[in-house]
Parts: sequence; structure tokens; C-alpha cells
Amino acid sequence: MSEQSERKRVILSGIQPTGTFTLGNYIGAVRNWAKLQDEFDCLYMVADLHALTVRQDPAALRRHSREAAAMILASGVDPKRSILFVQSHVPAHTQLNWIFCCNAQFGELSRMTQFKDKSAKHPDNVNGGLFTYPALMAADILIYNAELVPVGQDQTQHLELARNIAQRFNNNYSPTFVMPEGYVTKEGAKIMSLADPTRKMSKSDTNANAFILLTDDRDTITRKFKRAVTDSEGEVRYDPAAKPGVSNLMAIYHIFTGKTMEEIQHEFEGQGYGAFKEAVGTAVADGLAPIQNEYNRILADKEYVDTVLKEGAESASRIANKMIQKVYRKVGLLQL
Ligand code: AQP
Repeated sequence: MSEQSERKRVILSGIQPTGTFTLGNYIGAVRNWAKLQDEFDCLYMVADLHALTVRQDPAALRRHSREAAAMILASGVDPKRSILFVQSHVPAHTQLNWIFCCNAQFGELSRMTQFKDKSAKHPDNVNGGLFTYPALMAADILIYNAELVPVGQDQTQHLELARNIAQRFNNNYSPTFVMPEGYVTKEGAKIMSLADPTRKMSKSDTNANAFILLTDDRDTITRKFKRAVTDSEGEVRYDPAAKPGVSNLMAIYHIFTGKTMEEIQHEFEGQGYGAFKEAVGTAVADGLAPIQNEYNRILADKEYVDTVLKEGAESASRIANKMIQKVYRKVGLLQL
């Protein structure tokens, strides 16, 4: 990173390679990452270790990790300006995780709602990693002394825990970690499932009609939007509580066209949902086309993607290894 960029604040964000990215991942996360590069020193992480808290097919996980990197690059992240790496390529994350596991309290980990949610979703695999996941997330952030972390509502509790862990460590030893803050992007829309608009769109949803994948072709995108669950009112109006399906489609249309909710409402007045759904599908397919072209181009060059990831891991490790040495020394681990 340039000398001038040393004055920028550090921001860290990650995404799990648990599948092909959805439109939700794009709108809520990856789309914003390229823009953040102007203002911040950015670290972007393919969070493969976090993905292991849920059972993964090894071959698919490997494939998804490389695809995730290619999609992040295709979305505009520039590896010359930002550090893009795979979490497991920087072992200091897991080293700090252990120190934090020994700092985080059973009570505070038990209160994490995501642990409760994921345990309920995967009752046959309530593993220790799922329970201590927030300690690893704290390590991801604090190992780089990231000042800002873009978080959705579902992650604010984890960020709070990271702050508590940092505070406790600083008090018990000596000032080491900066307090990370949540960073809310201007258009941080939460995109809902097309099949059940009361639930968020998720890449691991078993119903393929619930999500738009960033790799879906135009026909698939159009078809999925046509099938999207709405309501029987037939009026395009923004009201997330009463009309979650229509409001979700309006939010998506707004993001891809820049039109306001009033403009959208006016555009489809008296037309029912058919024309509206068609327009949303077209706008999304048009908007994703250049990213898909770029993604296919980048992914075809496996060597390039791997070089970016290798260099990213080296840059990240340089920062992370310094921190882990410092932490090991402070907690009293013998250093030779
Ligand atoms: N539906 C969504 N709307 C807006 N933002 C979303 N994100 C995920 N879904 C939506 C954002 O994407 C980033 C990466 O998420 P992740 O892969 O680390 O985990 P996740 O939030 O659990 O994403 P998924 O797609 O739902 O994955 P699975 O199905 O594996 O659990 C985060 O910034 C998240 O806010």
C-alpha cells in the first residue's frame, strides 16, 4: 500500500465461501468493497475457516474459495490497492483465536443469537467451532487492528464481543488493540428471499428459487423474478411490513436503476406485478452482465487468481505475524 494510504483507517471485511454469491451478498457486501478502497486501507478475506462451522464438501469448498476471490476481483476490488486473501492462508488468525477463546467467557459466547440460530438449523452438528466462532471473528478483526468493520444487523453482537475481548485484553495486559467500530454503508439494504420475503436471501438456501446467484444467466434471473412471492394486492408500493415481497423487489430495482421508491411506484401504477417483475429481472440481468463477463475472464486465469491470493496472504501475514508475536509475548508464552 502506498505511503499516502498509511494515513487511511483500516477496514476489514469477509465473506464465507459457502456457495456461489447471491444478489444479497453482492448488494449487502461485495458491491461496496470496491468503493471503500478510496477512503480506507482495505483487507478482504475469503472466510474459509468460518465456513467449516457448517459441514462442507471439501472439493466444493476449495472451488468456492477460488470462485469467491474471482468474484470479489470482478466486482472491482483492486489487489494493488487492497489486500485480498484466504483466511486459512494466514495462520495467525487461528493462533490469536486460541488466545481469545481463553479470554472470552462461556456466558458471553452462550448469548450469541447466531449460535442459537445455527444450532437450531443444524441440530446434528452443534460443534465447538460454531460456539467459539465469534472469538475467531474477533481475531480476524483485531489481528490487523481494523478500526472499521462493515457489519449487518446480524453481526453487531459479534462486533460487541470483539470490543469486549479487546478491552479485556488491554486491561489485563497493556494497551494492544484498538476498539473496532461498525461501519454502515449508505445503501446497506438487506435483500430478502424471493420465495419467503420474511427471511434473508442466503446462498445456502436449499430452494434455488429463493435466491439469484451472481452467475445466473439472463433467462434464469428473469424466471426467478417472475416466480418471486409477492401478495395479492397488485399494487407496486413500498411497505416492507405489509408488503415484504414487493418492497424487496423495489429495493433491488432501486439499487440497479437509481430510481426512488416514488418513481418506481409511479412507473408501474395500474400495471399489476407482471410488468414490474419483468423490469426488475431485466435491470438485474443488465447490471450483472459486465460483472459476469469479468468473473468468467478472471476465473479462466487460475494462475492469476492464485498469485493474487498468495501475495495477499503474504501482505496480510506481515501485519498479522507482528501482532501475534506481540500478543504471545504479553500473555507470557516463552519466546526463544
Ligand atoms: N440477503 C442479504 N442481504 C444483504 N447482505 C447480505 N449478506 C449476506 N446475505 C445478505 C452479506 O454478505 C456478507 C457475507 O456473508 P457471509 O457469506 O459471510 O455469511 P452470511 O451472511 O451467512 O451469508 P449467506 O449468503 O446467508 O451465507 P450462508 O447461506 O452460508 O449462511 C455479509 O456482509 C452479509 O451481511
